[in-house]
Amino acid sequence: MSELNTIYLKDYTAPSFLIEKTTLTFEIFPEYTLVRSHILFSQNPLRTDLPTQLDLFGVDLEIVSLSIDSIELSDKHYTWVDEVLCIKNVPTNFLFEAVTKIYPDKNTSLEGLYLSNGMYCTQCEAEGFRKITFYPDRPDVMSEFETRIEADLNDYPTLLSNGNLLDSGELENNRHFAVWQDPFKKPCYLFALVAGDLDVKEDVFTTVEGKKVELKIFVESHNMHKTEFAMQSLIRSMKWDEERFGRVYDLDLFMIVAVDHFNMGAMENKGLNIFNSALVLADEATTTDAGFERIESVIGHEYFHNWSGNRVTCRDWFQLSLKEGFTVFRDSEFTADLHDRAVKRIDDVKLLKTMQFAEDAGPMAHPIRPSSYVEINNFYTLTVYEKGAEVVRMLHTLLGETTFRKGSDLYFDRFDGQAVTTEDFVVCMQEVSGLNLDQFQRWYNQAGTPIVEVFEHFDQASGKYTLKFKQSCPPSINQPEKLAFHIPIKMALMNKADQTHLDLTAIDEFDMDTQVYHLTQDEQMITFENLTSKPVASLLRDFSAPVKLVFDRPKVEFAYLLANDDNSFNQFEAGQSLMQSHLLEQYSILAKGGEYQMDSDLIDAMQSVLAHDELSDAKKAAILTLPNFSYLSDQIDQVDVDVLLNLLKQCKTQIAKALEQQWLDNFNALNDSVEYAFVASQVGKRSFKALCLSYLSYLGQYSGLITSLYESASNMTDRSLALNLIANSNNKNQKQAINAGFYEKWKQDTQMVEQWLSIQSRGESTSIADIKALMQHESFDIKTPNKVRSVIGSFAMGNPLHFHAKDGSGYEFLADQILVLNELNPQIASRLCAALTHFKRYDENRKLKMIDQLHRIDQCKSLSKDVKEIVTRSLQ
Ligand code: 0A1
Ligand code: ZN
Repeated sequence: MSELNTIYLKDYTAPSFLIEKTTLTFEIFPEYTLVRSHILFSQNPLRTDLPTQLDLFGVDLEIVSLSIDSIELSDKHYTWVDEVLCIKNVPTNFLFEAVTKIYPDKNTSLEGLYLSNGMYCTQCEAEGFRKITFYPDRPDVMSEFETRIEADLNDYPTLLSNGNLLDSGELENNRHFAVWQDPFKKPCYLFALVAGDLDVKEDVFTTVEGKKVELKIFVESHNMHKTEFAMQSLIRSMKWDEERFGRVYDLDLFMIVAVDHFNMGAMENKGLNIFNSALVLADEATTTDAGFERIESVIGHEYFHNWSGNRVTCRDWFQLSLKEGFTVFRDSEFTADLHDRAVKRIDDVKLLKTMQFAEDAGPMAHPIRPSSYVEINNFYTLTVYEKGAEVVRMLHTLLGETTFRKGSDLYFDRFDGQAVTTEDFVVCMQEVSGLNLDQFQRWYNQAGTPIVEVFEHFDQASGKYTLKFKQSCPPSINQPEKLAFHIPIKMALMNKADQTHLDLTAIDEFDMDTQVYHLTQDEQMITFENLTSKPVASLLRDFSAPVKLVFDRPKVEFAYLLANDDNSFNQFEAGQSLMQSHLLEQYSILAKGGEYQMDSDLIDAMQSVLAHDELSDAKKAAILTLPNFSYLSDQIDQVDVDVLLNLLKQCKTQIAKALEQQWLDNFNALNDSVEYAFVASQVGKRSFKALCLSYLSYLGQYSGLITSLYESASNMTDRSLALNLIANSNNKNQKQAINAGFYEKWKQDTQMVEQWLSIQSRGESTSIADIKALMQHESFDIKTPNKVRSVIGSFAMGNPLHFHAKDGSGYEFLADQILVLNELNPQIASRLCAALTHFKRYDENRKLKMIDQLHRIDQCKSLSKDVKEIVTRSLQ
C-alpha cells in the first residue's frame, strides 16, 4: 500500500492543544454556506514537550479568513497540505477564528454538511467535521459547542443543533436564526446541524429521577403518520437503559431527524440523532416484522450511545469497538429482553457466522481493535460491531449479569466525560470480578475466527469419559501466528437416560455459577469417572464464544440434542449441523457428477420438529431453515457456484415434497386473519408461515396460493413474502403485472419503493439486463445510498445466480457501478467492493474474473482512498 498513507495505533500521541469552547455560526445561503468558527485553544498540560505548532484538519474548504488572537493570518503563516492546516509558533492559550465557505449542494459524499431533499444536514463521524471547518478532528479533543444557524425563514423554518435552544428570532430579508448550546463536552464527530422544513412528532419521558425530557421526531410532513412506532421505541429504550444499565438521560431534550440520503443506518449525535428514514419511518401497511424489529433496535442503539459513546467516548478511531461493540451488545440485550431471547440469539449468530466469519477469513480481516488503517470509514465493519459485541458478551458470560453490571457502572463512573481505550473497559471488568483478563485482551488484538476442535472418548468398561479441546486460529494478513485465546465454553453434559445434567462441580476450570469452562491453553482435557453410560455433550451453549466448533460426532447425537437439549440455541445448532452435514456430503457427490439423494433421517428429524409440541412457531421456523448459500460457500474449498445453487434447489424441493402436507396444513392454520400487531407471538407465526410457503413454492403448483396471499395481505410482512416468491418465479407476465401494480399503488412511499427495488434485485429470475433496466426506472437514483443498496447491493449480495454468472458479466457490472460511485460517494463505492474481494472462495474461472475486475478498478486514476485500500488489500 505504498501510495497510501497508513495510520498506526502505535503512533498515537496526545493532542498538542485542547479546546475550552467552540462557537460556530452557519450562514446558510442558496449558493453556499458561510461557517464562522471561534475556538479557544490551550496547550495540553499532558504534553511535557510544550508544543507550539497547531495542526488542524480541513477538506474542501474555501478560506475567507483565518486569525489568531484577532490577528489575521496570511498564507505565509500556514501551510495546508493533505488535509492538514499547520500553523507554527502559536502561543500557549489563544483564540483561533476561521471564516470558510462550503458548498453543501455539491456534496455528494454525504459527509460534512450536505443537502437531502432540500434539507441541510450533517454527518461528522468519523472525519466529516473537517469538511465543515478547520478543526482538531480527532475524538480525544472534546469541547463545549455553541452553534448559531441563520437561514431563510420560509425554506428552513426548522433550525436544529446539539443541546438546548438558547435563543431564536427573526432577521432582516426574511431570514431567522437559532442558537443552540450543548453543555456536555464532546468530540466534533458528535456535532450535528439540521435546517429544513419539517414537521415534528412530540412526546415526553419522565426519567426515574423525575426529570421531564421532551422527545421530538422531525420528519417531512408527508411522513408524520409513520412516526408513532419510533417514538414508542425511544420511550422503551430510555426506560430499559435506566432499568438494565442504570443509565439516565442527561439533557432536557432528545431529538431525532429522518433523512432520505444517508450513508449508514443512523448517527448518535449528542441530543440530535440523525437517522436514515428507512430506520425511523414505519407503519403496518409498509413495514415488515423484520423492519419493525430493526427500527426498534437501531433507535435503541443510537439512544444507548448517549452513554456508551458520548458520555464516555473513544480516545482514537482504533478504539471504535469500545463504543460500537458495547452498544451493539446493549441493543441486542434490549431486543432479547423485549421479545424472544432465543430467536434473537439465533439471528445474531446467523449474521455473525454468515457475514463476519467471512470477513475474518478474507483479505480485510482485522482485529476488533485494528492496529492500522488507511481510511477509517472502511472499519465500520461486522468485525468491529458484531464480533465486538460478542467479545463484550463473553465478558458478560464470564462475569455473570450482576458482576458485569458492576463493571459497567464502574466504567461509566470512572470515565465520564473522557475519551478512553478498550483496555480501560476490560480493566473495569477485571477489577469488579477479580478475574485475570490479561489473556482475554487478545480478543482485541488478534484477527481471525478461532477453531475449537473437540474429541471425546468413552470407555464403557471403566466408565471413563474424556473430552479434549484443542484451539487454533488460522493466520491473517500481518498476523501469521496467534496466541491462545481465553475462550468461555458454556456447557452441560446430558445424561441420555433421564435427560438430567451431570454434576460438573469437580472439574478444574469449570465455574458452576456461570456454567462456563475456561479454555485458555492450546489443548485442555476433562475426565469423568464412574459413568454408566456415555453422556451427550452440549457445548458452546448460547454460542458462548465467536469460534468455529468442530466436533465430529455421530448424527444420532445431533438428533438427540435437536429433540432434547434444554438450551434453545444448541437445539437450533443441532438441527443446523444435521442439515449442514447432509448438504456438504451431497455437494461432494454432485461436484463429481453424481446424483442428489435426500437423507430420510433428515426428513424424520424435520418431521419431529414439526410435530414437537413444546417448540414455538418462531423456533420451528428458525430450526427448519437450511443454512444459506453464503454460509455454505464458506464451508467449501473453491466452491462451484452452479453445483451449490443446484444442490440447494434440489434439497429444498425434496423437503417440500416429503413434507408437503405438513407445510400446507401449517400454512393454512397459521394464515389467519387476526388484526396485525408487532408482538412476538404473531411475529413467530408469520415467520413459520413464511417458511411453509417458501418450501411449497418449490413445488410449482402453489403459485395460486402465493398470488392470493399477495392480494389478500393486510400487512407488509405477508405482502413482501409473496412478492419475494413471485420475484423468484419464471412467470414473466404475472411478475411484471404485479410489480407494475405495486409501484403504481406505492410510488409515493419511499420506503415501499426501496423494498420493491430490493426484492426484485434479489429475485432468482432477475438477470443483469433486468437490473440495468431497474437502474433506468424513474425511482432509481445513484446519488441516494438506499437506492444503490436496494438495487446494486441486493444484486451483488443477494442474487448469487446472476451475480456469479459464468461469463463474469455480474462482476463486470458491479465494477462499472463501483467506478461511477467512486466519484460520487466513495464510502458507498468501497462497501460494494466487498462482494468482489472474497474471490478465493470460488472456482478458478470465477476467481480469475473477479480478480480481473479488481485490477480494472485499481487502474482508475482518481481512485478514492476508501476504494483503493480495499482493492489493494484484496490483491496483495
Ligand atoms: N456511529 C453510528 C454509525 C455511523 C458511522 C459512520 C457514519 O457515517 C460515515 C454514520 C453512522 C452507529 O453506530 O450507529
Ligand atoms: Zn453505533
